[in-house]
Formats: sequence, C-alpha cells, structure tokens
Amino acid sequence: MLTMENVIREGHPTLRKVAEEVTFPLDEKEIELAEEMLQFLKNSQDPEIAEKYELRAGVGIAAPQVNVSKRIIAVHIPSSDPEEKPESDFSEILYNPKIVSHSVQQTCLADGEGCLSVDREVPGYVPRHKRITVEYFDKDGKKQKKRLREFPAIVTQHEIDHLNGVMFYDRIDKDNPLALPDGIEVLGGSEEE
Ligand code: 4LI
Ligand code: NI
Repeated sequence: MLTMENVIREGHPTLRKVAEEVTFPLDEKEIELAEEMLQFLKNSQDPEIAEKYELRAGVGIAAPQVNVSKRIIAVHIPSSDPEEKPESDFSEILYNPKIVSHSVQQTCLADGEGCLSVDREVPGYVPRHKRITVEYFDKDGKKQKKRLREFPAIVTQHEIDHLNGVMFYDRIDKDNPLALPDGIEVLGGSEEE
C-alpha cells in the first residue's frame, strides 16, 4: 500500500525530470504501480483510512511523485453530485497521456492548487486550459480519447505537468500571484469579489 512515505517532496530531483514513456505490453510492475496510485487516491479520500494512515487527500497523482520517472498518472475525482456518493466523475489510469487539443478559454481554481509533493501553501492563481482533449493508453495498450472540462481538466493538466518536471507554482505569476489573466474564469470558491 502506498502512503505519504512513498511520496517524494519538492527539492527531489525526480520531480524536475522529464519522465519516460512506457512501452506495451506493460510490465506487471507498471500495472501494479498504477493500480496502487489509484488506490492511494481512493484511500486518501476515505476519512477513516486517511486518518489511520495519515494520508493527505488528493484527486491526482503522477508516477514521478512516487519516484518512478515514467509517464503514468492516476486521477480519481469524486462525483460532483453529492447524491451519488460512491460514484466518481472521473477515475482513470492514463499511460503516456497527451493533450491533443484544448480550449482558448482558461480557468483556475479560486483557492489555488495543492500538491501531495508540496508541504506548504503556495498562494496564487494557476492558469489552466478550461477544456482539454487527452489521448492516452489503457493498461491493455488500447488508445483512448477523453474530453475533460473544468476540475477534471485542471487536475489532468496538473498531473501531466509532473511528467514534464513542471510544478504548479511555476505557472503562478511571480510578481502578482493573484492577478487574473484577462478573461479567465475562476472555478469554485465563494462568488464574492
Ligand atoms: C478531502 C476529502 C481549497 C484549497 C479548495 C479533501 C476528499 C485548495 C481547493 C478532498 C484547493 C477530497 C484539491 C487540488 C486544490 C488548495 C490535488 C480537497 C482533495 C480538494 C483535492 C491536483 C490541484 C489536485 C479546490 C492551496 C493534492 N486538489 N484542492 N487543489 N480534496 N483537493 N489539486 N485546491 N489551496 N492536490 O489546495 O490532488 S490539481 Cl477529494
Ligand atoms: Ni502535484
């Protein structure tokens, strides 16, 4: 089982590397690692398990964050509909994910972004594409294509950044972290100014 002890933190060189593509058929090890990454996210979102193992909640994790420099990410986003609790909006393992198209419109999270590899709060807006089309391979080596918008799109972009050695705070405006790029839409948070 993966815990926070398996998650490397900022300053570790692996987080700044460009990760290697995986080749098919996958190694059993790569399949197991990806399943463990997805399970970590589910565990981290379960209040009892998270407390017992001291897991910080996350909706996305990339293999480089567990010190494996391969192009593998897992995303597990709970349903936005509170009526269907065990359901998930988007729960996927993506091998060699690639953004093949994206909206011109940008978005960002009102409360900024957090990262399992960053043990501090970094204030500031992180501009992201509002909509993306991502191509990736599943564990059987079958090519998949998904259109994502808003939160699932933001999380997927954050995780693909890890595969390229990019941290979310690299995208925050250094001089004015709370400056909003022209025309950007802010997602979530209070609707007040
Ligand atoms: C508990 C149980 C407020 C602060 C709001 C928590 C189940 C921040 C938001 C969660 C913020 C779940 C999240 C990300 C932010 C903030 C990630 C809570 C887990 C909200 C996920 C990768 C950025 C993703 C929206 C500094 C570890 N996740 N919140 N950002 N949630 N979560 N990111 N931002 N301000 N990070 O962190 O998994 S993309 Cl589901
Ligand atoms: Ni991260």
